[in-house]
Amino acid sequence: MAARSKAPGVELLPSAEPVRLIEADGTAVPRRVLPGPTELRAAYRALVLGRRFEQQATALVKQGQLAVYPSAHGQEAAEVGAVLALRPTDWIFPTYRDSVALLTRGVDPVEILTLLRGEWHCGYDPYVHHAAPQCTPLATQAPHAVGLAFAAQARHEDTVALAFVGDGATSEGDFHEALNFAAVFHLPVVFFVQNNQYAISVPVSRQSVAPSFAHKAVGYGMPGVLVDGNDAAAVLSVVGEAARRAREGEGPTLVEAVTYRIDAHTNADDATRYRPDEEVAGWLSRDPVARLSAYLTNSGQLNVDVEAAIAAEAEDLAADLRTRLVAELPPPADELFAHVYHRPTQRLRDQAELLRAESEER
Ligand SMILES: Cc1ncc(C[n+]2csc(CCOP(=O)(O)OP(=O)(O)O)c2C)c(N)n1
Repeated sequence: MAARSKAPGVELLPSAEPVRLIEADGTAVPRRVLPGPTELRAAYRALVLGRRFEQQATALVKQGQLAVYPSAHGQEAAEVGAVLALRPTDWIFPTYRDSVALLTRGVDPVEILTLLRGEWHCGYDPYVHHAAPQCTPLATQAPHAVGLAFAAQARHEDTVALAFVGDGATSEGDFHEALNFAAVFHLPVVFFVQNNQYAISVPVSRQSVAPSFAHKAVGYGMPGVLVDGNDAAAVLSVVGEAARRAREGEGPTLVEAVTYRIDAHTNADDATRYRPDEEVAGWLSRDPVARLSAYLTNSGQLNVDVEAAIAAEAEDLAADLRTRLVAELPPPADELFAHVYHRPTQRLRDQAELLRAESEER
């Protein structure tokens, strides 16, 4: 028997280095095709708005207006690139870390933060934005995305579902089940792992000994792609290709965006206890916003006037968020029990009564 030239599945493996179209200093990588100027300018605008939104949300935590805010500072290019690579009718399945993705989708900033203000509902209408509620239990959004894709396939719709997953979440059973089901049934899903190097204090070296998270794809029989998650152009391109495959019936793709969480996990976390300052500084020099700004400016696609207009828009967004988040009254607490069952159970009625009595005591 003739020896095989390649082991089966090799074509599914990611490249050794993450796909990059723009270097950290803003120069384009030779011989790579970049997305067009309109797409890149839209990405730049979304990056600037996303960063300003995050700064404002973090400030609102310090002012006691929000219980917690899991910042994605440093990861914005991954979230922006992934969302802009999709059609507005494609569904996204975000986690608690993916507020910038929701903002890029067009969700009202106040609605994004409603949940973190301590209210019981997700804040926005998932059907309006084609965005599922932000999941806090790790990886549960992955089977949800697969379920939606299964339904889309059954209805002969060309909808794509993209599940945002953290590096830590890849160790959950739900992640495995979702990938396997999507691959076996050839579903239109993009699994988008944002490898921000830590699951709270657990570094990736203690999460997996696979060469990369993208390498895991081969075990399921789907392609794995490694991309520089701080390069919005590269993420746009890679997720765009994965979405095209999904839409054309070629099945799921696992994309790993290599990035870094600059802020602590949340305000309840002291990141200095598990990572050195030099490491953070190294990643700050690969900043996604500065990188795209440098490329667009140097190639004559962004001038100071456009940059100033986008900066002003970001300030308006932050001011509007501050005013409205504080002004809007939370819904009555007993609404929490209203939509659970058509006919509430006795246990729910007891809980509602307990809450009402406690609220009156306060
Ligand atoms: C099923 C489950 N187990 C544990 C937790 C507690 N927990 C919350 S965030 C987190 C770390 C998640 O890390 P990663 O998936 O890398 O996402 P990141 O926070 O870095 O975006 C853990 C263990 C949880 N939310 N859900």
